[in-house]
Amino acid sequence: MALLPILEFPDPRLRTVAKPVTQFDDTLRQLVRDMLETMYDAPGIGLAATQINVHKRIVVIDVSEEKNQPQVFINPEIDLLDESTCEYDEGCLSVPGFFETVIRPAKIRVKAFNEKGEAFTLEPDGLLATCIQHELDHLNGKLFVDHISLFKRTRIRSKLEKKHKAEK
Ligand code: GNR
Ligand code: NI
Repeated sequence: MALLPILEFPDPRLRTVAKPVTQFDDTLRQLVRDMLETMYDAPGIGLAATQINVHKRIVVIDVSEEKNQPQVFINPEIDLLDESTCEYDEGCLSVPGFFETVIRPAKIRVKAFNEKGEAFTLEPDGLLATCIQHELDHLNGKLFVDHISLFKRTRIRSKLEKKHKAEK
């Protein structure tokens, strides 16, 4: 098992669009295990491969209270089921220390594959629906700060740049 370092905004590598997974093999399953370990250690409720500088369409999520219900989404696709929206105060392991309200579609259908290559479909709501959309954004090179005002995004960027300079 291995903990993987997490890229932080405004690292340009977070803007990479991830490629579909084509091989459901032991290498993939080891990567999924390492991503889950990294997510639980952080701690976070989700992690996209983009955040650990692996540009493949892999997401892990656990929104359970007890942190014992890992979910794996490979090559996820989302359909919007209606026009309804929901608001969450979102955070991100790649934007540490900042939380902002993001409005997203509330009712979605997710199609994905698990680490064995089996297809499944979900109609999540609440935090899981928000989290899956947040993670799919990562795979497309987007961050939750792209959904807030330029003013707020600029302020967050400069604070994180200062933090990164202080860490060097
Ligand atoms: O840990 C996380 N919490 C969170 C809270 C509200 C909306 C989305 C998230 S995802 C985040 C982990 C993360 O950065 N995933 O990419
Ligand atoms: Ni995130």
